[in-house]
Amino acid sequence: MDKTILITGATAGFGKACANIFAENGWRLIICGRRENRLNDLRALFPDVDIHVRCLNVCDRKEVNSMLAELPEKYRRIDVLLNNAGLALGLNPAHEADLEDWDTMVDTNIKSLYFLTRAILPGMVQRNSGHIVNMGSVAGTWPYPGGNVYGATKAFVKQFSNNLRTDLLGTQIRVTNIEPGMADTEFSNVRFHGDDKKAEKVYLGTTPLTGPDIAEIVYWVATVPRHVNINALEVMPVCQSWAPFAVHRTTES
Ligand code: NDP
Ligand code: 8X3
Repeated sequence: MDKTILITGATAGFGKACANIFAENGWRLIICGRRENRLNDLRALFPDVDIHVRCLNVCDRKEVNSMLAELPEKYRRIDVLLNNAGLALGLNPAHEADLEDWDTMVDTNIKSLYFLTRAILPGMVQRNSGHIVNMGSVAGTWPYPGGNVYGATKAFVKQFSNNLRTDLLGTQIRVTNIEPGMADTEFSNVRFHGDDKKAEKVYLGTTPLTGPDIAEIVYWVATVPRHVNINALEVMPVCQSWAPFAVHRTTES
């Protein structure tokens, strides 16, 4: 296997599970995240696989640029960019939400994603080969109370992915938006600012998606025949569905 994948947010959840499955299949990996010890632990699990570890904050453009500029020669041809790093912060209604949280979500889920994409795409276009896989969410399509800016960032990811496809028509480059529903990762612990009890309740009595569920899907979209582009893939656990339209009534009769 002579293929390289760059995975952002490989220290936990989907990114970590994706790193595992691609490593198990012999891909060369570039793994990023802020928790370096976790990246090193992951690399140690695969002593026979080429894994380049880079501790970085994806929101810091200088760090991202240095990471790309300093890639060892054999990691320079990136075949798949998995824009996975992301987060939700808070579940308050818009009029009570924390503006700092909104900024962080925009910086991480939107700006870092387009920055990495813009930096890596020219090489892909030059080689006429590559695949951008973005981690969207059902929240990018379906509104829910408290989803406000988080859902809006994922709507950006959805439309950006579709628009990339139109820009890249005529090339062999693929673009995919993965849109998962409820998955038990560190997502809710982060959303509730470390309130693990509150996070646990999100999954109570359910069988949510897991990191490995999503990793299998990402691996599949990255390995379908070259002429096939999975544009978008929405996936929920069986226990999740939609609600009826909510109607506020001022009277009962
Ligand atoms: P986790 O919290 O388990 O993992 C998030 C990953 O993103 C971590 O590796 C974290 O690394 C990384 N990350 C966050 N901010 C930064 C940053 N500034 N710089 C570098 N890395 C960062 O959550 P998930 O695995 O669930 O989330 C992964 C993606 O999937 C996100 O984009 C999320 O929105 C999306 N998603 C999640 C769903 C869910 O229900 N879990 C459903 C739909 C989509 P570190 O903290 O070490 O930097
Ligand atoms: C994560 C899924 O429903 O919590 O994107 O927004 S949800």
